[in-house]
Formats: sequence, structure tokens, C-alpha cells
Amino acid sequence: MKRLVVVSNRVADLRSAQAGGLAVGLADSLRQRGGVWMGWDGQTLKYEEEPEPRLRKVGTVTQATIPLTEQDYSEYYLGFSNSVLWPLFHYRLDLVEYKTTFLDGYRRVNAKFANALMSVLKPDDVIWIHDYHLLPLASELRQRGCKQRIGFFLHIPFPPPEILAAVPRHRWLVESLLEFDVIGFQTNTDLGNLQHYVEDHLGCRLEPDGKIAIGEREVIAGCFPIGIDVDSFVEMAEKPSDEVQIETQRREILGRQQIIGVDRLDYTKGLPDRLRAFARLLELYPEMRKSVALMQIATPTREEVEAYVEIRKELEALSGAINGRFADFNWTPVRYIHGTVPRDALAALFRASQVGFVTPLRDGMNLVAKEYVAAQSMENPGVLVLSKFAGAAEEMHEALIVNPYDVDDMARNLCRALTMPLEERQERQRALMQRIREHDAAYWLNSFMAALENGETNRAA
Ligand code: ADQ
Repeated sequence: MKRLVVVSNRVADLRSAQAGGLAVGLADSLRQRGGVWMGWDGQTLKYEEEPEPRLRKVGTVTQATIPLTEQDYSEYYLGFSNSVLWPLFHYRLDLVEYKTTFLDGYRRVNAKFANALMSVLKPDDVIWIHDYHLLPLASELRQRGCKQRIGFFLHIPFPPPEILAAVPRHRWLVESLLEFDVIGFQTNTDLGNLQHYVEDHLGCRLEPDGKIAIGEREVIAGCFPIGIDVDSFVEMAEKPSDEVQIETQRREILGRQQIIGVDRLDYTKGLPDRLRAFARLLELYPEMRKSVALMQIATPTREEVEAYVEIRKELEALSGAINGRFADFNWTPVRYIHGTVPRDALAALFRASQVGFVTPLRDGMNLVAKEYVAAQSMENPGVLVLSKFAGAAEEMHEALIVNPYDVDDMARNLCRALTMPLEERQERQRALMQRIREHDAAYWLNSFMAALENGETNRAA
């Protein structure tokens, strides 16, 4: 078996029990085959000459990391990656902030990654590169003579050509992308968007098996929906801590239901309209007052980017306003937690919540939707209310699918979820559980690796 080299912006902590399905799945595969995980070490240093990658062995896996400069961090990470590509790939042209230096920084850091990687590669390696920070990395590697097979997986959506065309140098970006041997997307919608772009803008031909013909080469572009390690999540959900148990029993005694939302605090996750939808539920159905509460857990991220400061302020104001309007001396309608909760506590909280409320305005997949389903008990399952614009909605048809821009639609579906008969909840749960088991973390990893190593095209989802 060939050695696997994984590259992503940051290297996951391979020893951390907190790491999510993706990191754990990749780390397991790396451990089994032996491999390298390369990325930025999270530090910003001053240097003139590029430092050699720092190598650290963790079992059979070598972590290879490089530092960036302040300028790299600001232009490549905060700039092109998170102020241009992130909003634009999530269809938010209004939030794009572009400067020419951002693109320079993006290219410079991809070149640094390529230099560092060339120094650790062996001829027989297979390389798997992750996400929007590193779209031109295969092209940089090819320019340095790299002949190994290189795959790419995009964790976020791929926008339609009309939106993509708003990125400066979009043609260069897609041409660079086509230097990969395999390009993986979360959904068929994303795959279709790339196919339209390459046919319309680059004059490429699509083969009947879905491969993209470009000159003499053929590139595999496929749909590989990411999944979770279902059993490990089930196990965590079944062992609630004393704190979660006490809190759940208190709610049961009071006859109160809980709606839960868990997200990174990001403007793509639809949080303000989610809170408004909850307020609308209390308005439309006054009988729900005092019998239901919303727990929203939001982990802060990218706080140096202005749009993230704004969303935080908006949410704090909104949750305060809803509580100000509806709260009673013994009932707080919204519990807004600005922070991160350990994974085992999260699993138990999902199980103790009657509704999982997942309403991104646009999302590559959304693993929270799958985790919520995995955490439910078959005897008394909760209901998933899911945005039609989450990649997960392409598979999870048995959730209550909502329009995250339509506050009334969300409120009505919340009411339907909270009053759904047991039999219907069980039927939906059974079907959803089957889906998340079918497309779990192992399936994602194995199907992508099969395409990368054997050239098998994937027709999933
Ligand atoms: P994210 O945008 O980070 O990932 P998501 O898929 O929901 O979104 O994954 C988040 C992970 O972090 C989940 O495992 C979740 O449990 C955890 N998490 C989120 N908020 C948390 C909190 N407050 N406390 C504790 N844990 C929290 C990107 C794309 C997604 C895609 C994934 C994987 O944006 O669309 O599904 O990559 O490909």
C-alpha cells in the first residue's frame, strides 16, 4: 500500500480525543498505512528565507509543519481564503472584500506549501489535499516536477459559474484545480457547477463516465459526501455526564422541550434568522411559551474578520431581545452559549433535545445534522429540521426540510417537529440512520482513496 500524504491548512492534533470525524478518520487511515500530514503550524514568525518543514513523529504518522509570516497570515489566510473564497463559495458576493495583495499572498503561500512538500515526498506517495486554501497547490507541485497522483477534496460548496466569475482570476483558479487527478465535492450540485464552468468557460469535454477531458489528460471529478463515525457518536450519546442528566431530568419534570443548534459562529450558518424563527414560533403558537427553549451553542471563529465581529454582535442583541420580550421568572426562552462544548457533552445534549435545528444559508455538508441523528434513541427520537441549502439535505430527505430565509416556514416546521407523533418520528429516524450509516466517514475515505489510487469514478449520492 502506498504511503498517504495529507495536506490541509492546519494539521489536526492526532492525539486529541476532541477531534471530529474527519480528523479521526484521516488520522486512522494515516496510521494504518503510515503517512505524513502537512500544514501550517498556526504560528506567525518573521523570516526572510523559507524555513524547512518541522517534522514530528506521532506513532506511524509524521507531522510536517511550516510557520507563516504576519503578511502571509493577513493576505493568504484572512485575505484571499477567508474574505474572498469563503464568502464567494457560499454565494455571499456582498461580503467579499478583495485586494490585489490577497491574491499575491495566496499564491505565495501555496508556493511555500509546495516547496515544503517537495522536500518530504517519496516517489511512491499518494497525495490528498484539502479545501479552498489550497486550490492551486497541485499546479505548484507539478511545476516543481511532482509526478505522484494528487487528489483534492473541497469541504465547502462550489458555486455556479455566474458567481465564480466574480473571483478575480477565476479562470486561473479552475485551470489550477484541473491539475489534480481527482477532484471531490460534497454534493452533485457542486459537481454540476464545476462541470458547467469547465464546459462553458474552458471548452472542456465531459466523458460519459463523468471524467473531464482536458487536452491529453482526464481528470476525475466526483461526489464524495462526507460522513461521521456513527458508532463512536452513538456511544458518546448513550453515556451522558451527571450534569447533562440532571439538566435533562429537570426539564422532563417541568414538561419542557428543547431545540438545539450547534455551529461555528459563522454568517453562513443562518443564526440570526434561526433565532427569529424561534421567536416567530412563540408568536404564532402562544401555547408553546414556557414549554420549549432554544439552546444555541456557537463557537467563535475568525474573529479578526470584520463580518464575524458583526454577526456576534447581532446574535447577542437578538437573543437578549427575545429573552427580554418573552422570558418569565422561571423560563428563559433562549440560552445562547458563546463557546465550545466537548464532543461527548454535545452528543448527550443532542440526545436530550427534541429538535435539532440546522439552518445554514449555504453549507458544504454540515456534520451537525448527521451527529444529531446519530445521537437519537430509537425509543423516543427527536426530529431534525434542516435547511435545504445544506449539502446534507441532498441525502437526508426524511428531515423536515426548510427554507432558512423564510422565518415563517421555519417556525411552522418547528411546531410540526415539536408535536410530531412518536410513530412518524421513529420512521424518519430509521430512514435517516440508514442514510448516515451508508455514507459514513469510512465510506467517504475509502471511496475517495479508490478514485485516487485506482482511478475509479464515484457516482455516490
Ligand atoms: P464546518 O463549517 O466547521 O465544516 P460542520 O460540518 O457543521 O461545519 O462541522 C463542524 C464540526 O464541529 C462538527 O463536528 C460539530 O459537532 C463541531 N462543532 C461545531 N460547533 C461546535 C461547538 N459550539 N462546540 C463543539 N463542537 C462544535 C466544513 C464545512 C462543512 C462540512 C465540514 C466537513 O463548512 O459544510 O460539513 O467542513 O467537510
